[in-house]
Amino acid sequence: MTTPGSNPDAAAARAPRSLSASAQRVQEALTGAGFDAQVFELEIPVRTAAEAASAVGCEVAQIAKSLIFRAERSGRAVLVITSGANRVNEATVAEKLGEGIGRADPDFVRERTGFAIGGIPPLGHATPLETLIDEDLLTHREVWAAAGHPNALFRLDPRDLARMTGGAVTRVR
Ligand code: 5CA
Repeated sequence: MTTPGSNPDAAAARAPRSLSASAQRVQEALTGAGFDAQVFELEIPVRTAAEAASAVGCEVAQIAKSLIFRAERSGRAVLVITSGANRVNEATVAEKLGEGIGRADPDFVRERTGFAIGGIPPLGHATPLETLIDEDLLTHREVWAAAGHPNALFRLDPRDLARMTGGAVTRVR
C-alpha cells in the first residue's frame, strides 16, 4: 500500500524548486500580481539574449531583454523591454519620452530596479519604472524574460508584459 505523500518522486515533483533569493522575489511578484508563470533557474548563467535562447531552445527574437536607461532631464529610470533580435534606438525612445536618454550605469540599475544587470526582470522592481515594450515581441506566441538572476528565466505570453508593467507597446527600433 502506498501512503499518500510517501512517494519520493512525487514529493520531488511537488517540492518548491529552490530559487536564489533574487529569483524568488520575481516569482513572488509574478504570483502576487496574479500571473501563473514559473521562474526556474538553469545550471549555468545566461547573460545575453543569445545564451538564453540557446539554453531554452527558442529564437533569439523571443527573448525579452530588459534594458535600463536614464532620462537625462528628469533623471527617471526607463525600462525598455525589447526583442533579443533588436537594438534599441535611443533617439526613437527619447522622442516617445519627450527627453533624451542614456545607458544607465550598473549602480543606477541596481538602485532603481533592485537587481543586477544580466538578470533584470520585467516586474518586481525597487522603484516604479517608466516602461516601453517593443511591439515586435507581440508577434510571438510566447517569450522568455530574465527573472532577477543571470540563471533565472520565465516564459510568458508577450501580451502579459503590458499587463505586468503598465508599459506602452511601441516601436523602439
Ligand atoms: N539574463 C539575460 C537573458 S534574459 C539578460 O538579462 N539579458 S538582457 O539582454 O536582458 O540583459 C543584458 C543586457 O544588459 C545586455 O544586452 C546589455 O545591453 C546590458 N548591459 C550589459 N552591460 C551593461 C552596462 N555596463 N551598463 C548598462 N547596460 C549593460
